[in-house]
Amino acid sequence: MQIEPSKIILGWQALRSQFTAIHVDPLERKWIGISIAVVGLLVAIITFDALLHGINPPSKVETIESASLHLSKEFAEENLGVQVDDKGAVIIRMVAGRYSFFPKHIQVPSETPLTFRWVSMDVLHGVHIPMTNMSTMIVPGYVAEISTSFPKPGEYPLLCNEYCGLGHNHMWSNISVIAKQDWQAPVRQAVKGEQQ
Ligand SMILES: [Cu+2]
Repeated sequence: MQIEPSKIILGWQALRSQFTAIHVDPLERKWIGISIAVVGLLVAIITFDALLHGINPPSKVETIESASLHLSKEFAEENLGVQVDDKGAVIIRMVAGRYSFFPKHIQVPSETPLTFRWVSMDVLHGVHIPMTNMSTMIVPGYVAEISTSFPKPGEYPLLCNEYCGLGHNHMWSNISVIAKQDWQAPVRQAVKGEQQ
């Protein structure tokens, strides 16, 4: 169906005249303007930040076969947990499954950029570490990647925040954040996964 441009203009004019016919108090008009400006500013900040820092949604459509994680190069059992790659970047590979996070317990350094790569072995899970930017869904079939860092050493809870079944409220774990100078990098070498 083709819409004539003249009809669009007429429709727009009718809409505009309807709006201008409504009486809007100047104070209200001012606040409408301020709210639109605030929304515009926030969208601009998000767009600018995403472009400048190359920020993507957590699951940037990186797919993985959930049913055979143990056979995958990257998420085989011996590759899970904390690893340091040849450039010195700390990468943590974790699997979420009913009703735990694997490995059960990890130690990471404070004040260090960390890249978490999450996958689910069964259903939809979530992961949340309060007071950090770690909050993402872990969708079966996709890799969720989150970059974060912990400013202070301590024990941080790791919670599942997507209802995943009867044991959901028991699905939690914790992360030990060790002072940067006391943390020992694991000896294992980083695995060059297919997905990297
Ligand atoms: Cu859950």
